Amino acid sequence: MFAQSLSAAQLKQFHDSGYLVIDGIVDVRTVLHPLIEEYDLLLSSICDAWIEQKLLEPVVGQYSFADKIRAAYSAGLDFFQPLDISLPPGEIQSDTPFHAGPAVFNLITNEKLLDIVEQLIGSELTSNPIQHVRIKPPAVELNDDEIRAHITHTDWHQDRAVTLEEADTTEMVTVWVAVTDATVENGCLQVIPGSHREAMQRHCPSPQLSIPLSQLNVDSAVPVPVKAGGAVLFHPQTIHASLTNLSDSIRWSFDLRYNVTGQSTGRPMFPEFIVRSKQNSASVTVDANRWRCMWEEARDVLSVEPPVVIHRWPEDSVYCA
Ligand SMILES: O=C(O)CCC(=O)C(=O)O
Ligand SMILES: [Fe+2]
Repeated sequence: MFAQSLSAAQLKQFHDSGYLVIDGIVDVRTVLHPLIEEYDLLLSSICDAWIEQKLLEPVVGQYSFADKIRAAYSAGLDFFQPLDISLPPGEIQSDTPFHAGPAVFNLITNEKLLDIVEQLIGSELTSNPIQHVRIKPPAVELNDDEIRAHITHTDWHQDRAVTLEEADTTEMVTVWVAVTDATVENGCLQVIPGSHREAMQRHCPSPQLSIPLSQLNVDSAVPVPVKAGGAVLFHPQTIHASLTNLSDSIRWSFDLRYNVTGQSTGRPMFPEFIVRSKQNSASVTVDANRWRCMWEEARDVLSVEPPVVIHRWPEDSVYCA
């Protein structure tokens, strides 16, 4: 029935442990390579503009993708937001950069990924706008005060905590796709098996949105390495983090989320779209340009509205002291 079927053992693993690793789900030739090529062109044009403005050395124009990322970071330039597949929280301008390119749309709407997600939460599927690219330079090259979870290691959290409360009962799955091999050395994910069966934990907003270590027992945590083209799927309450990138190259992933259509995405100010529907196949968005326009329209609206708030956790809670 599905091009990509989950075995009974895989379904049991997801339901019992709250996560599942699937190797080789994303086709390297038709999905991963076009994605890498799209990002290569995008980063080259961003670097060319920085070179033109004398913010980067001209030689960077000849560098590899990974070397451009490292050069941009060491020059103090923000490569993250122009490459990210979402708008940021906080203030949004009419020209805040983001990337909603066709190869990313192709990944989000990949039939094999959707087959897997359908077997977990059913056939009425919406692409949740909480989604990011993470391209992490080697930790030794990061500034001592770097705290951004898209650049350095990610602290312990549940994805439920990065939604607004209105999505607390939404059936949702996170799909974390490895673009480079994710290893223990270069900062793969780690999860606490079975933690999805516990309640939502209290989170603190800074330095990263995370569960205070005093509330957590990480003794049973396991690392989740996965090769490029593979994916880690997890439940919105599974407690997870990522390790530090101790390698000498970048660690690159996309994290996507899907929820049952009609349930809150938890980030209502950003655009969702239907990726699969048995009940109403005409409701599925199939046009990558339409998807990009949805984000541009949201940006226009948000640029004249108060800063975007994406979670419910106050800074001054006693448990955050
Ligand atoms: O890749 C990472 O560092 C963390 C990703 C994450 O927390 C997620 O995908 O939900
Ligand atoms: Fe997460």
